[in-house]
Amino acid sequence: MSNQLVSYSKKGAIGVITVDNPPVNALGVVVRKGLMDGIASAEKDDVKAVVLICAGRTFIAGADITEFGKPPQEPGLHPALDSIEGCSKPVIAAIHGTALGGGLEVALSCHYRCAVAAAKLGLPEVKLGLIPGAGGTQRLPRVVGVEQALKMISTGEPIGAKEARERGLVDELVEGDLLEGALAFAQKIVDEKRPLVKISARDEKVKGTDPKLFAAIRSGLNKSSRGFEAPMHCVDAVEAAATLPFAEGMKREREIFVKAHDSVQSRAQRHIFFAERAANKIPDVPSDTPIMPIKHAAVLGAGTMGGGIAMNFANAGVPVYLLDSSQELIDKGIGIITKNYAGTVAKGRLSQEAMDKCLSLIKPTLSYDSFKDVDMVIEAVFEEMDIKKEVFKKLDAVCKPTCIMASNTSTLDVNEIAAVTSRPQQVIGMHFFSPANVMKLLEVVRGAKTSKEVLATTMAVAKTIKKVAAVVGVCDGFVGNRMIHPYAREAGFLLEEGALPQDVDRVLYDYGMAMGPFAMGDLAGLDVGWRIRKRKGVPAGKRHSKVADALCEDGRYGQKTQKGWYLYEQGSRTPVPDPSVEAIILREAEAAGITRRKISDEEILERCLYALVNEGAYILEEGFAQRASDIDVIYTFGYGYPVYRGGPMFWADSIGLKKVYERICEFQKIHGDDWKPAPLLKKLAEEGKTFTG
Ligand code: T1G
Repeated sequence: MSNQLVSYSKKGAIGVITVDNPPVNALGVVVRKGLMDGIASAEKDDVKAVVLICAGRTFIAGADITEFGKPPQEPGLHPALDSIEGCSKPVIAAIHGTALGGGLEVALSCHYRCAVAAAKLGLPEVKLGLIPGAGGTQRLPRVVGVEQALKMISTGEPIGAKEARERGLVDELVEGDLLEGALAFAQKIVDEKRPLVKISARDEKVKGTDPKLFAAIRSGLNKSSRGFEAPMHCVDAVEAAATLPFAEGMKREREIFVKAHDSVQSRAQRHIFFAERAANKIPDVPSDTPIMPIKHAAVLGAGTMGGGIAMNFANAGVPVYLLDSSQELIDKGIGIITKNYAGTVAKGRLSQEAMDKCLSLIKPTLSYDSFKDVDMVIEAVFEEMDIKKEVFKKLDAVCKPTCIMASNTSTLDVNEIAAVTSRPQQVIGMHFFSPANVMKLLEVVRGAKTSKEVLATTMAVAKTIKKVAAVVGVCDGFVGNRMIHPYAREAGFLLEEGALPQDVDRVLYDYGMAMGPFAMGDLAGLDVGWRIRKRKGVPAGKRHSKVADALCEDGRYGQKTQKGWYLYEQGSRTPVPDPSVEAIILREAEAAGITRRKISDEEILERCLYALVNEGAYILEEGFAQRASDIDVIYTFGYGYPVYRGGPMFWADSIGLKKVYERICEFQKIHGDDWKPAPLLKKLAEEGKTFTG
């Protein structure tokens, strides 16, 4: 038997089922059928055992997520797994790469599992708003115990093969060629007449589980997974493994899986999964565009951002120069980097040896001459155009012709920077988010003259340094910061009209934002925006709330001054509402002739989030973002937007664009043209369409 994705062959007395469904051997319907046919062939064939192995870079990495939301195709995964576990001959899973989700569930229905040491095994369904839906919640606890299973399933984090061996999830570690090792292990099982181990029949690790375990993990998840539904579903399913016979537990798992699968949260999280990958695709840059090797990088500016950016390269094993204008600044920068690494070592998330290796890759320097052979340099100096132009002139004079020269600017015009160089095609923006060594998002700012090779190489570098990249165009604030402006504008206006900072922050925090706009302003520093407003001035005829300016004039810059929108006890980051801020709000509202009123939570949410959505629609129609899902990637990876809402554009679709559009029209009537609906939003609403398809 063979179909085009699964083949059966015979090696001596051992049958071999090989799955070959690039790129990740996902369990699509053809693979599921092929597995069942393979088992049937092995049953009929004169073989003593069966090895189930995958071609390509990984064992099965899960169900085929592209099938979700569509009518199910038979055979489902359950019949396929039942045929494996029901085989009269031992079936041995041979694992390399990542056995994830349905892939690990296939391995769990096998009688034995072997793996190469570098393999990883996990059930990441929770990251898609799901639970394992093919017995993972019932079989994994029967192998590794309830507590460990709860941890793996509710976090979705995989474990390595060595740990899996220690926990009994893997029976044999294979060195050298996996197929050879698996065949030898299978023969050993036959020779030793080992039993057919059916995990579904093993209860010793689930019987007598203390019910308090589930209450404890639920309590922990209320904090660590605030707003997410799937982690709790995972606990419910594993609890069924500990309290019900296997067959009933499987039924309970099925009920919970269907509920999770049909939820808006899961649709949102699956949307972000594919959106993150789609963001790598640039329509006019072919996927075979040559990628220039980045063997040596450099960062200009050893401040907080520059140091964090340098750490990204060191963490990826790429040597990186770090330059600043004085030894004192360099020493300070290296000190911050060392402290950051030491903090990670102290938390047990990095070994001292790895820290030392990373530090050795960061090479402080005071001279631009150090840059003459680097392949990429990222400027992270003060956010002033004249300073950046001076820096790029020097880089242009020193760096080799193929060197990519990137600016970490968060709003300045990358084309204007490129224009001072002799090679604008080598210039690009790489907008990191603070802290640069932690935040996943990277806005890749494509200049008008940025070459396709430079763009493709920069996207590849983003993957190398483990960033989630989205290409943005050159406009004020690019995409993320441009959208945050109307969001913050409306939050400020709501204060004059009747709300208080703690009201607005509560509503948006409860919606799922990592923090509300005022707590976020206090964290970032209110003086940053204040200086920009003072430099740019306020556009004539535009409504402007003076409250934020009044706070800064009063020296209230936020956490760094222990007072901003809120008070902060010495050394504390906990915002405490401040009556003197309320007094400033009342004063400014009166001065602006505004009669304050009770403002509903719903209006707070709509005023802030619809402003975000409307600006996103303008950005799309002006071409500064490639697609709506890129905007969702930017907000979920860079602005603390809840992934279980799918990002602002997906969320607007889930509300219904007609409703969003009509509400924005109402706001325009009340609050003026700040609320002029984007033509794209109007068009999609009238045509009954969506942003994200
Ligand atoms: N289904 C369909 N396509 C998938 C896929 C999947 N499970 N996983 C990856 N792809 C596509 C991906 O969209 C991309 O496509 C290409 O493969 C390479 O992926 C019943 C219900 C395995 C660690 O959640 O974590 O099983 O962009 O860029 O960086 O209980 O892919 O090239 O067109 O990510 O090397 C559970 C999801 C599913 C694992 C590899 N499994 N995948 O990372 O490559 S639900 C998962 C990953 C389930 C059962 C339940 C990663 C990876 P394109 P990539 P990578």
